[in-house]
Amino acid sequence: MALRDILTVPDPRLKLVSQDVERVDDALRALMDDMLETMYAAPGIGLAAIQVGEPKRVIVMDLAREDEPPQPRYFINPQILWASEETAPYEEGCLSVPDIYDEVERPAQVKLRYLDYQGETVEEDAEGLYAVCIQHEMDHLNGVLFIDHLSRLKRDRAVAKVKKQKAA
Ligand code: K1U
Ligand code: ZN
Repeated sequence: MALRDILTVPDPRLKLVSQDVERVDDALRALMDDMLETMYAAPGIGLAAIQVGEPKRVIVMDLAREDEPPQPRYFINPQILWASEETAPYEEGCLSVPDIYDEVERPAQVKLRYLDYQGETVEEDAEGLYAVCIQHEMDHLNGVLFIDHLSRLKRDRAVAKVKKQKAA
């Protein structure tokens, strides 16, 4: 396993639309293992493959609390089959927009279909932080960042702040 560098704004690769995975094989599992290690080290609760420069429709996540054993989750080619009309706000962050947090409103519940670590199809309902995180990560697969849900002023300020931090 290896730690990968996490891309930060304004890296243009974060705007790419990621491509479906054709085969779940050992090379893909090695990428997911690297992503999980990178996410734990950051630390974060989710990571999309494009954040480490791989434009593949792959996400890793772990929503376990610090007093719980790790619960790694892997999502390959995830799809949202249904989203609730009801929405909920959540103060989001992003490892690609470090040290910026702001409220985003998203559907409160979603129904998902994806392939797991072994390539098996899974269908699942998500709510709470799970629903927030999977929608945030699936946005990454489509080249969308959480700051794209904010006003242009807030987005521009966020990018300027990250650029300044990187230059320092
Ligand atoms: O960059 C990412 O996509 C990961 C991001 C996921 C996320 C967080 C909050 C709402 C939606 C999606 C993060 O993990 S940011 C860091 C973070 O939330 C966190 C870090 C350490 C402990 C607990 C949370
Ligand atoms: Zn993110």
